[in-house]
Amino acid sequence: MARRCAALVACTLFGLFVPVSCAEEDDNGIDDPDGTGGGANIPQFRDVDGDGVPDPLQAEEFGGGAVAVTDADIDAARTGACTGWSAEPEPMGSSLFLVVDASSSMDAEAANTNGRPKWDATRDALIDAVQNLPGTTAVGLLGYPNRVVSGNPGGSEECVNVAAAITPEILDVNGHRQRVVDGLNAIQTETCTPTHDAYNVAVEAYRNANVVGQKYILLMTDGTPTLTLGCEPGQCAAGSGYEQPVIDAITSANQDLDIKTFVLGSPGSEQHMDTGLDNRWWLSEAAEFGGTSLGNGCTHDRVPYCHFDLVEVADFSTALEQTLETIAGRVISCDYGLGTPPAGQEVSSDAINLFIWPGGTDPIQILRSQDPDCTQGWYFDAATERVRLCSESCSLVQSDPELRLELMFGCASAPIIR
Ligand SMILES: [Ca+2]
Repeated sequence: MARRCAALVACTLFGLFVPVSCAEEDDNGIDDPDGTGGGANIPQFRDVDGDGVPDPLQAEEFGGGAVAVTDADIDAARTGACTGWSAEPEPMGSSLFLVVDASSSMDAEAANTNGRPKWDATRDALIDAVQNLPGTTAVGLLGYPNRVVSGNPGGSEECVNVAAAITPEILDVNGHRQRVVDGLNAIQTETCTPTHDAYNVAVEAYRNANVVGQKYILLMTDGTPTLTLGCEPGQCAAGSGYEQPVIDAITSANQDLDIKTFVLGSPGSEQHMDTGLDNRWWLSEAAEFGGTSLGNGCTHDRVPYCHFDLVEVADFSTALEQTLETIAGRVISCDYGLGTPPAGQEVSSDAINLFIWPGGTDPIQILRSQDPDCTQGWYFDAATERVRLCSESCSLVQSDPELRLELMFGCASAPIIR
């Protein structure tokens, strides 16, 4: 089992760079082409309209940010007089804030948790994911409520253990990785689901964090918020209309602060234990407005939803591990370090070119932008010495699980022509 996990991690973390199939055989030897145990909407090839037929990435989709090239063009560039060397880029740290529902409903078992409480399975999978993230990733953590809710409306501290929030820091610095693992182990399940306050605490912690690169939040919940912002009304209950303000907060974080939010719905999100309400519509909307919709023909009113929906997966723990690996792959995939040049060579920041090989079609050259807030092409951040894909180009690259990249050094960067 350990070996299988290791193979899965490699498959996902490096899947962007090596065109491997992520199909797995399950323990019965039955082919499981989407690698999820069935149910979750996690694409293994680029399929924009969700019809099961691949839609290879085209240069035109990048607007002016890329041009189509051929393998012959790339061979010529590789042997050109100015070319020094090429390398697969090193994925660099973005940051990921884990906002994790540890309400008492997470103590329940689900049909697909093999007799374990949902919380135990969730905590163990998160620890596994944190252990496997690259050391350059910054990670923050907030379990909620993780305290006995005071019953008093007021600040977020009345219903969220704000003091236990871990501000995002680089995992490999100052023992931060262990701090996050210890923080996960210390989370206690308690009554109430103050989703809005918890989300806002994470956004506020991000404002104060010293991190570079794209910021992400992962909201993991089994569904219904039972308090509204300000820990209102004090007594927890599955109220109606508590969801839209959370969607609005997630939308605002994406639009105003460029914090993207992944949403993961645990078993139970299809039917609240008291109200029977299906929560998946709002989790799906939250993923869309949070900038992380799974696409693939998803909808907000039925399967497949646009968030990571783990309700119908055969085995919750396995699907959660795989989903966290998928998220890790997306978190790390748009900032790249330059690597170490060969002996005697050095990087000139004016002489970097980026090529991609999408699944099932010809290579594409991504063009350089001079705008740090660019949406198309790539940008060189001199302060961090990183190549960063601009926002829309990043989303396109992330839409193709089979894609690999290569940086070529020595020839003048090909710019975006406007
Ligand atoms: Ca298709």
